[in-house]
Amino acid sequence: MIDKADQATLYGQHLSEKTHRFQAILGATEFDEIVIAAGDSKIQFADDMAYPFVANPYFREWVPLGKRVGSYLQISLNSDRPRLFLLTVEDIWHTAPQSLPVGFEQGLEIIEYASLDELKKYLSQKQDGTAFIAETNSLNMVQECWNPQAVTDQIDYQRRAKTAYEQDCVRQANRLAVPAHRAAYKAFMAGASELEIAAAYLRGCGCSEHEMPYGIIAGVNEHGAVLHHHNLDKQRRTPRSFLIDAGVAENGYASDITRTYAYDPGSDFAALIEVMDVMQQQLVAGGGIGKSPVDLHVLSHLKVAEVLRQFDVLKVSAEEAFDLGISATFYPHGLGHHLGCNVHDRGSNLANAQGDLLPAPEKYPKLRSGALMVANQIHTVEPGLYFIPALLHRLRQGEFASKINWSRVEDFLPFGGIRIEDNIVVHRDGSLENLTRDAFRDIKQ
Ligand SMILES: [Mn+2]
Repeated sequence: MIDKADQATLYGQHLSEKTHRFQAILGATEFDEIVIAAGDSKIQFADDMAYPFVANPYFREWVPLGKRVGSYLQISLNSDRPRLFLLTVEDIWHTAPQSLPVGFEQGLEIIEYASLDELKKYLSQKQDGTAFIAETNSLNMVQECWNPQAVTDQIDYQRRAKTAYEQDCVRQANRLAVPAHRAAYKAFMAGASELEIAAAYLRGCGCSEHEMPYGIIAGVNEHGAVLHHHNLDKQRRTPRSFLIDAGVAENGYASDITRTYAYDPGSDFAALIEVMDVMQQQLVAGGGIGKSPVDLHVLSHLKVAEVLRQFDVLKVSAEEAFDLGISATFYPHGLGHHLGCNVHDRGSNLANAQGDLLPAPEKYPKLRSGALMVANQIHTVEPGLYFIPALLHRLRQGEFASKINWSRVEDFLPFGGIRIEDNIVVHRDGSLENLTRDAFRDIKQ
């Protein structure tokens, strides 16, 4: 496993690569600097409590200080060393603010500031010289300079290709998540409630709930069919099946991992998971530079129809069910998404750096990841197969009801559903690195 010193070296390379990319962005505009605000803490209405703070992904892409309120980063045309402004004021109420990992400060010029007036002296004095990326216009920029789309589109576009540092962060995020996934599985097998399983997960990765890159999805039995089951049950149930979708953040970069388990290894549901697992790996192998995520999505629907046929849920052929769109009842989401410091990384439907959007695929208009795969990108691959009562009800009321073997549907309903999700790096040499399977394999040894 890579140590922190090596990670600091990678971070230095990341900073210089990002600086060059952002200077190229500036070169295509009239701006001479980009300033990114981490954000400020938000107080709840009619209360004196702050919401948990997380710096936005534009900032996290540069600096692993997700918890440090009031930080700013400045990238200029005329300097190869980005400036990091850290708010430093006396505060007796809170613990000392988060600091950079050792060695990470080397490529940055770090400036402590106490007031925004002080900070503004360092900014471009040119009218309209600063492109300011921030949730709130804390620096009172003119409207055209605050989140200019010509800049944010270019940032989102360049982000597709991950630096070695970013890949390493997601790799570590996978390694940190796997012991937590194992702990959650053990808790499920011991009959724990969903909330107890989530607690086992957090203990397994040594994180707090607020440090999760997204809310833990832990569905026991029928709850496996709720795509984003966050409202975790406190009741213990007789275990049949378990779907867990949870990651870990490393330096602000996420892993996004889903596994599904059957309590009884001899059950039809266990066999269904096994077939889905093989199918998921076939879909992973279909990725690569220049490959279309839309084509893979279409293929995944055909494969889900084949699985439904194999398990006698369909009375018609897989091809007919696919053509009629019946697979969407059992698999109502996309095959995957870009992964980075956004769990659903931005830019997946951009045709170019100018911000033109790719047309939505005709058959799957909601699909957002249309852009062809590029070198050094990180994708999730997460086919699913669910028994969702509301969608099944609609199918049963519709013209294709006779094409379904409803007694088989009844057999599977108590098990909820299946999703299997891995994180894949598309390497420049054409190879695919499965960060998730590698991490699961390493922990078994
Ligand atoms: Mn995902």
